[in-house]
Amino acid sequence: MSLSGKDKRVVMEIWEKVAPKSAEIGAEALGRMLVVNPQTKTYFSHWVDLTPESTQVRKHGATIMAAVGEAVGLMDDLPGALTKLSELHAFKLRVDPANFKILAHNIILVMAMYFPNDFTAEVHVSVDKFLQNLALALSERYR
Ligand code: HNI
Repeated sequence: MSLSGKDKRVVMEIWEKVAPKSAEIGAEALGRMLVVNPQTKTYFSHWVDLTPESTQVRKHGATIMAAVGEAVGLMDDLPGALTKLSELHAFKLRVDPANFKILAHNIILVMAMYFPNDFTAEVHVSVDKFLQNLALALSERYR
């Protein structure tokens, strides 16, 4: 399911709105994932506080979302853009790649919450395709 020219345009356009709120949206998405999908907490068991208010959760949510934002600028070669991050998650962090889709779901949900008017079905489709491609690219080095 590769990204069409239209998908890329739509994602770039919504990202102009998301970018100024990227840290906040990332924090909310990660905080929600840890609540709604508690099995994901195992990877962060070295943190003191895993609640959505936690400084560590909020800071890391911002870090993840900044990486997603960088990937928006590199949409033509997501596997190439994410090689290092894929290796980190595969070999060092040993994150089950099924979790990338779980986080993608939380990110899309929070984007829709923040931009209810802009997040039309058309935007939803393209952002979903982008995040699924990103999840696939992050899974590339596991093979
Ligand atoms: Ni992820 C660290 C990006 C999904 C668990 N992760 C990072 C870092 C980035 C990043 C950037 C910091 C790297 C560094 O320090 O060099 N992670 C992303 C992206 C996604 C993602 C773009 C998907 C959209 N990570 C996930 C998921 C999990 C996850 C789904 C687990 C459920 N990531 C981690 C853990 C760390 C991490 C654990 C290390 C955190 C720490 O600081 O201890």
